[in-house]
Formats: sequence, C-alpha cells, structure tokens
Amino acid sequence: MSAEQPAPNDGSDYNESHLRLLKGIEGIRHRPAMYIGDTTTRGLHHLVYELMDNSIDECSAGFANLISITIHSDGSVSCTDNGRGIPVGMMESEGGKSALEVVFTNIHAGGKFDREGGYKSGTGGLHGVGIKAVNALSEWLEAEIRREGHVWTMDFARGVPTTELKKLGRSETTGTKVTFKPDSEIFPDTKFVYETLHNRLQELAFLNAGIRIRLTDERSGEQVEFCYPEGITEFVRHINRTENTLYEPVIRLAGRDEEHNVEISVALQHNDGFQENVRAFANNVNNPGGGTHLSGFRAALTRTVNNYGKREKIFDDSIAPTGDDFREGLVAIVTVRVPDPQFEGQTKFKLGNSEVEGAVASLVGEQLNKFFEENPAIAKKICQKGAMAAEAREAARKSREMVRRKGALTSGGLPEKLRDCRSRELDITELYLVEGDSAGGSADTGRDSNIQAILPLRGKILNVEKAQIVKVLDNAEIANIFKAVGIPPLAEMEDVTKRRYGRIVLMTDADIDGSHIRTLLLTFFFRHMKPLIEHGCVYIAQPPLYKVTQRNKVRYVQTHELMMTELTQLGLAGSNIICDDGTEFSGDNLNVIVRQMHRIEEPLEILERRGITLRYLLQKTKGAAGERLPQYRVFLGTEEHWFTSKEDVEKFVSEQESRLGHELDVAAELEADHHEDRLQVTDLHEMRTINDCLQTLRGYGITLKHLIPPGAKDGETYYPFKIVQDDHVVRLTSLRDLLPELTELGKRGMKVTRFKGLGEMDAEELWETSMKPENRTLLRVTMDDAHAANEMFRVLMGDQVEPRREFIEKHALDVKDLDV
Ligand code: 0RA
Repeated sequence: MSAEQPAPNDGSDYNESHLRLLKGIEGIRHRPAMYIGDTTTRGLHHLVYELMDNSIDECSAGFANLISITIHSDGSVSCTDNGRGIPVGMMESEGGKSALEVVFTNIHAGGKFDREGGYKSGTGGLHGVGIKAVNALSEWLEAEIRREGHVWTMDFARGVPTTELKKLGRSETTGTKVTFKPDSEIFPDTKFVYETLHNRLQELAFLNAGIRIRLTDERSGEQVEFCYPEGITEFVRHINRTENTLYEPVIRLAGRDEEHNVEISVALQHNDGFQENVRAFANNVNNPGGGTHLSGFRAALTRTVNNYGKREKIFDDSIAPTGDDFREGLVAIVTVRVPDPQFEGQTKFKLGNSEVEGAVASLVGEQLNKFFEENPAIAKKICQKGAMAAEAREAARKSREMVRRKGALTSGGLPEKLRDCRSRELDITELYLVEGDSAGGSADTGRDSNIQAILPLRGKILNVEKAQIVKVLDNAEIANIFKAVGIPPLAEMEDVTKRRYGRIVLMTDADIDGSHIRTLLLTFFFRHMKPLIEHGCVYIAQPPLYKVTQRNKVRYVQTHELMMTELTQLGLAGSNIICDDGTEFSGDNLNVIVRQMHRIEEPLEILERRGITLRYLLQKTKGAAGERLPQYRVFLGTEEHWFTSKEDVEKFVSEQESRLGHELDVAAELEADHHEDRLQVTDLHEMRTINDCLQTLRGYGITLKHLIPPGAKDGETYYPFKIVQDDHVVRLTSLRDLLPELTELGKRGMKVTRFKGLGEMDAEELWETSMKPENRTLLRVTMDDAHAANEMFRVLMGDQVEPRREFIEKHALDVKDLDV
C-alpha cells in the first residue's frame, strides 16, 4: 500500500477502523476480478460503468438528467452528474465519519444507502460495492460533491483517504463529480478507448430514455451527447437505419409483473433482410447469451404470429414456419429490470431468473396480439415474411442435402487453387486466405510448405449478409473456403475439431479494397463458421505499413511507431544540438531530451487547443520559467489566477472569503461560464505530464523558454538552436521542432512510401514480413471484433445510402489503418 497518510478521523476506534479499511481494500486489490470481472481493458472500462451506475440510478429516481464522462489527457476519467449529490453528513454509527467517506471506503455499507423500492446497482450482484471497488483500484480518486449549499471535496489514493472532507465554497446547484486514475499496478493497460466508451454510453442512453449522456475526450477534442426521449424505440430505429423496414412503426410492448416485481420493455421492427438482431438486457446489462427474458420473448412471438397466421389463413397446410422463420429480418430490444438478477458466467453472459420467462412471455403475447388486432396490415406482412422464410429454408435444406450427398463441400477433393501443406497437426498448421492470385503466387513460393497452406481468393467474395443461404452455398469462392477449411456449412461447436488447419489467417491488402474484403471474410466467418472465431482460430495478418527504398535496396517496416523510431534514430546518429549560449547536446543526453520532447508534445497541443499557450502561461505566471507550471486555473468572475497545488487554491479561497466577509459562490459544474463573482476551478490534467517532463529536462539545463520561439530579432526570424549532422545544419526556433526535424534528417538519402498492396512484394519479402512466425504480427479475431465487423458491414453494405455516407466520412481518416 503506497498511500501512507493517516486517515483523517482520529476517533477512539481509529486504529480498528483503519485496519478494517486496509483489509477491505486489500481484498479488492488482491482479487479485482471478483468486483469488475477481469483486469483487461474490459475491466478497465468497467470502472467507468460502475461509477455511471450510481448516476443512472439517480436519474431513474428522477433527481438527475445529465451525466458527463470526460477522458483527461493524464489517463484519468471524470464522471459527473447533476443529481442530489452523495450525502456528506457525519454518521454517528460509523464513528463520526462522513457519509461520503463511508460510501467510498466502507465495503459493507452498501445497503444503508439503497433507495427503498429502487433497484440495486444495475450491473447486478455487486450490491453497492462498485464505488469502493473503483476507489480501491485507482492510483488516486477525487470526489467533488455539490450539496446543501456547498461544494465538498475529498481525495483518496488506492482506496485510502488522503485528505479530510473539505468545504470549498457556496453552490446553488447539486451533483456528484468523481475523477479517478486507474492504478497501473492493477491494470496492465490503463488507456481508455473512446470508441468503447462511445458505444456503451450510447447504449445506456437508448436504454434509459430521456437521460442526457455526454462524452468528452480531452486527448482528441472529440465530444458527443446522447439523449433519446423515446428510448429503445430509437435503439431499434438506429439499428434499422441501414435497412429497408417492412413497416413504419416500431412496435412497443411494456408493462410490469407485479407479483415478481419485474419491469419489461420491448421494441421491435422487421426489415427486408434475413438476419435476426435481437438483443436482451437485464438491468442495463447486455446478455449476449440471452437467458430467460429472451426465451420468453421468442416463445411468445412464435406463438402469437403462428396463431394469427393460421386464424387469418395466411399459412396454408403446405408451410409450417418455425420460430427462426419469424425472426428473419427482426430487430428487437428486450429489456427487463429485476430486483435480484441472477447471471450465468463472469460477464453476465446469460440471465437465469426463472420467474422472468413467464412474465415476459405473457406480456409480449397479450400486447402483441392486441397490436395485431389493431394493425392487421402489419400483422399480415410479418406473417408473410415468416412464410417466405419457411419456403426459403426448405429450399436451402434441399440444396444442402444435395451438396452433402454429392459431398461437394466437405469431401471429394480439395479446391483446385489450394496449395496444401504437408503436416496435418492442428497445433502447427495454418491456412492463409490471400487476396488476389498474384499475391497468392508469392505466398505459395515464400511459405513454409510444411505447415502453411495457401488459398488465393479472387476479388470480392459474396456478400453473405444480403444473400439467402442457397446462394451462399452456390458461390464458388465460398465453396472453396468451406472445402479448404473442412467444416460443413452452419458449423456447430463440435465441428471445430474437424478443421483441417490449426489457424486460419486472413491476408489482404492494406488499402480500402483490402479492408473491405477482410470485412466480407470476417462477416462470412461470423455468420457461417462462428465456432472458429469463438475458439480463437481466426487471425488477421498485418502486412507492413511502409516501404523504404535506400540505395536501390527495398525494405519494409511493420508499424508507424517502428518507422518513426527508426527515422528518429537515423536523424540522431552523429547529430549534435548546439544552442546559442554555446551549450551542446549529443549522444545519451540528446536521447533523453528527444524522449521527453516526444512525451511533452501531446499534452502541450491539448492545452493549445484550449487557447492556453506556453507564452500565455509564462506571462500569467510572471515568468515562473524553470519552475513547475501551475496545475489549477481559477477564475473569480473574469479575474484569472493560477495555482500549483490544491492547498494553494484553498488558501486563496479562504483569503478571498475573509476579505469579502462571505463565502464564495462556486460556478455550476456542468454549464460553466464566467459568471460575475463566481469561483471556477479547473484542474488541467495535462500539467501532470508536462511538469514531469520539464523536471527531467531541467536536469539538462533546458527550461520553458527553450520551448517557446523567441520571435523576430532585427526583423528576422531568430533561431536559437541548430542540429548539426555531418555537413548538414538545420536551424530551429524552439526545441519543439526537434523531433519533426530529426525525422526529416533521418529520411535523407531514402524514399519512404506507404506500402500499398501485397503484390508489391516478392515471395521472399512476403515471407519475411508477413508469414515468417518470428517476424510477423498476427491479430487474433475475437467475438467483439466479429461483432464490430458485422456492424460495420451492415452499414457499408446496407440498403440506405445516408448511414453509409456518414460512416465513411466519420472513418475516412482511419480507414487506412483499419484494424478490425
Ligand atoms: C445515497 C443517498 C442519496 C444519494 C446518493 C447516494 C447518490 C450517490 C451517487 C453516486 C453518484 N452520483 C450519486 N448521486 C447520489 C440521497 C441523499 C438525499 O436524500 O439527498
């Protein structure tokens, strides 16, 4: 435990309660998985969801309507809401500790704060330990509460209080803000991913109608706000935005089972496609494995549509649609709230509560039937769609029978184009699916033919999303994949052992066509060979990103980072930096400086985006150059002050208060503007990294002023630095130009281009860069990726033009590095 400050409440039972606290924290830090599932990036993001749960509860109870999540540049995250604020009063029963401290530290205090009649923490099973777990797993955590007319703050480190509960000033608003930095001793990777939070926050906004959820990424400047007054109706519209819908209204079914205290809400709408897209949630948590809510929904849907179709004579005796048939092209969201959710699996994979099945089935059955009576035209369309699906299924069955009888897909010879390997041991063999015949040829020549097989693919494979199963089986390119892999269509889990190779590797060009083909392939595997993905047998080859030509010799470099490192190293080789005061840097010293300049650049740019330049800071802090830069920006009305520590801010506030004879009013957290005499304190998270770098740089005599261009001298630009490499001299106005200029120097005498297609490489190069096990990088495709591919695919290949245009515009910048 590295936080060694004593707990602030020195009551008589201090030692005992402190020991209990340390024990509780130790438990969480020892077994984080018990609280957040795991410590991968999944668990890391779970910390944010744990905090949000409480804010969402506050919204559901009608006390808040806005939640704001901010990713700061130092890797910390803030979760802010405009609810009542966590209580701050003293608790006799807890040895005089504040309620706030108890909420953040006392592992067993969950029950005390539960709202009567409300639901337990949405993630289920954690029962109020969420906040404490986040606290215990954070390097530091700061709570800021607005309540009872004041702003209150308290800080923690790895779960232990490091300050008392402090009162900062007056506030008319209420709310809770928690900022935390995940502990790198617990999480191997502490980097939050915008896209991950974006997707989950949007989902939460769909699931909780009317709540505003805002996400800000201070690293990139991105910001979005989600708010869906119609909730899951809009969720269904969102999923169907890429499709042709079968009828206009989204069907809503909702109600409550009083006996079991289960709340049920369902939204559904069919499109003219063939895929089923039904997602089930219990207490705001997605259950990918479904469970009792999903089975109740399916049973009722099948029964209701079947009864209606028979009654109205839409189904004759020749067709007997099954449940699957009624779910072709169905998009639905099924949500339940249950007081005591039971889940199967660590990740809440499947809902187990048995009472839910009947409750959902009877509600859906009753209300859907009523909807059909009132909307016969829509009911008829749904029945007809089911009938068509049944016919198509029958045709597919016949064609599959024939295919199997002929043994065309699984036996009776391998595809002609397959270059098989000699070994048959699943542990070591791999099948490369290669884009294009020419790259296929190179791969064939370059491979290790003992363990690597090659199947070249010509052009784009069939779009399985839009094709009916009959067509899929008819397609020659797809038949070849089935034959080569050795798994029958619509594979089951046990078929995985029948595969002919241990790994399947997709190798496509690093251009847009290539990423499109890769998406088609991923979607194909996802739809037709899912068990292979679930088993982790599918990989993506990573061909190099750069091609380097030097004295007629060609090389390939795998990643952007490696390329930049190499160029910087080349630029550094034999280089000296000479400053105008005569100081010189070279060798190891120069290396350290380059590394620090690399680290400091991003936070500096973030500050500049907000209009805070180094020049401005230097002027505001009256030439504190060489010292630490201030971390806190304080506005009192329009008057601006800067402070280095929280203690200094507090000192300033109390001085102002005694000068004025009253407490200061603190500006509202979420709608900040510079209001008359209000106090507004901003923590500039960037400063932590910047100060850290500056400290190292000071050891080499480099201070802030070396990072600011001096401007013109006698009407001419003044360059205080130069880089000297051999007979080359490059002049710099500030050290911030050091890195870009070094990489330019590194490029001397060589040509660096982005690598385009696999066809650019000969067999030897393809082997060395993309196939040789010691050199290559393979990405394993996970179920999440397959879902992402599926989603991307739906949008790119869907019927509607507008979502596609939006998608391409949004992703235009990263299409080239698409790492699905
Ligand atoms: C316990 C009691 C009350 C509010 C909260 C907890 C609360 C917790 C969190 C966590 C994040 N945001 C939150 N907002 C509220 C109610 C206290 C009262 O009666 O005013």
